[in-house]
Amino acid sequence: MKSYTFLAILSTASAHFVLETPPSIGFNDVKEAEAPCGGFDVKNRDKVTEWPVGGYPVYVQSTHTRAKWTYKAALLNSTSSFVDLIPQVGQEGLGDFCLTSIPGVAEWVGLDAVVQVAQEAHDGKLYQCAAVKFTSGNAFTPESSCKNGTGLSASFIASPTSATPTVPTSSPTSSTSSTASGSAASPSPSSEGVAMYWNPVGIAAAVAVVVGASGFGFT
Ligand SMILES: [Cu+2]
Repeated sequence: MKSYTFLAILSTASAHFVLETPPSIGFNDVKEAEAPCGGFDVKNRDKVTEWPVGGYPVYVQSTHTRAKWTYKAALLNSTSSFVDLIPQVGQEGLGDFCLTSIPGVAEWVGLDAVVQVAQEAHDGKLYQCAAVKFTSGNAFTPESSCKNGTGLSASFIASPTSATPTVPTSSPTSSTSSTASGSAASPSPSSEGVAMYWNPVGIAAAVAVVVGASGFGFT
């Protein structure tokens, strides 16, 4: 059914991207530019994905040959405060795009949360969300469908070390909007670059991973 949907949007001029894994709260090609969740209710809990803090795959189909991606999360009781799970990623190439292991937020284990995948391409910024609950534990093993299109490559746009997220606690105090920097528990992308997030199958030769690549744009 999913692939059927994808075929359908491929035929439209306004096709953007489809979140395949984890399951999206909802997809509507026309409304995909509406933040934070592409026109769907950020608090929808119809399908909740358990997301180990050790990592979970994010698999999308992109109809844009060049795009910037952000992967963020927010607590359900604070959906105006999305934090980055990993630094911004630049993608070039078409089709299947899967990051195999995006870390969860350790401070939020057991709490209702939402993950937002956003694509910025030549026609603007687009959003899809997934209802999640972070769990303790090691990375989830991706399905074999988590793969990358031939010729598709990706790299971090910002240096991972400069993009360590500041994660708000689940119950902020009333006095200040306290933010727990929690360096030990915050997602900390490897300085080796985006490689650790990639499915090694089928892309080894296609992907040139460059940390801190500059000049990524759409012109
Ligand atoms: Cu588009």
